[in-house]
Amino acid sequence: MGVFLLDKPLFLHILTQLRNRETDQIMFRKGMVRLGRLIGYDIANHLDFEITEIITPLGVSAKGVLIRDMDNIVIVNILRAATPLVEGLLKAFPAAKQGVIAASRREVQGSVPPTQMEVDITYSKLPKVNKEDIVIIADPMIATASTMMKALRTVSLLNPKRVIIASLIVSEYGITRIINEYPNIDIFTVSIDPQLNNNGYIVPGLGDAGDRSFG
Ligand code: U5P
Repeated sequence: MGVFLLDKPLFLHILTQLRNRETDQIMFRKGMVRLGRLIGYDIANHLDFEITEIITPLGVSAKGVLIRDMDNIVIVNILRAATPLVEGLLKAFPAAKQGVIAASRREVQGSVPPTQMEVDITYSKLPKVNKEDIVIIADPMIATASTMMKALRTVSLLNPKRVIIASLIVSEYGITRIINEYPNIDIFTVSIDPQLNNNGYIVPGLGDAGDRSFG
C-alpha cells in the first residue's frame, strides 16, 4: 500500500509531451492513452500472483505465473477528463468492468490556493462490485483532491478488496489529503507537482486535462 511514482524515462517522455502547450488535442489524447496503458501494466505488476503449471502444445509441463485478479478489476472513469486514460487502462485490463462518475468542480478565482473545492456529481453509475474486486479510480489530475475524495467515499461504500488510484499528476497537497483520510489505498502517478494556483490548477501541471483532450 502506498504511493507508486512512475518516473521511468518513457513515462516522463510522454508526460513531457502532455505538459507542452504546443501539443495539440489529438496528440494529447493519444499520449494520455499511452500513459494509461503503461500505468495499467505497472498496476498489473503489483497485483498478487501465484506460480502455476500448464501443459504446452509440446505436451510438456511448464511453470508459469497466474495473476488471478486480472479478471477482478473494476475501472471507474471520472468523466470527462479520465476517458483517454481509461482507454489505455483497458488495454492492460481488457476484462475490466467499468463505472463512471461525472464530476465537475465549481471553479472560483481566489486570492490564495484553495484547499477544497465544491464538486457536483451529476451522474454516477457503477457496476456490481464484489468483495474480491480491485477498483481502479482513474483521474489524470488530482489537485485539491476534492473530486477524488467524493469518488473514494462512493467506492469505499462498496467494500472492494483493494482501491487503486491511477493518475498522471497529483499535487503534493492532494496526495497528502488522500493519504491522511485513506491510508490503505494505492496511488499510481507519473508526477507529484509542488503547487496549486489560486484557481485550483496544478503548477506546473498540464492545464485542464478535459479541455486539452476534448476542446
Ligand atoms: N483538473 C485539471 N487540471 C488541473 C487541476 C484539476 O484538469 O490542473 C481537473 C481534473 O481532471 C480533475 C479535477 O477531474 O479537476 C480534480 O480537481 P480537484 O478536485 O482535485 O481539485
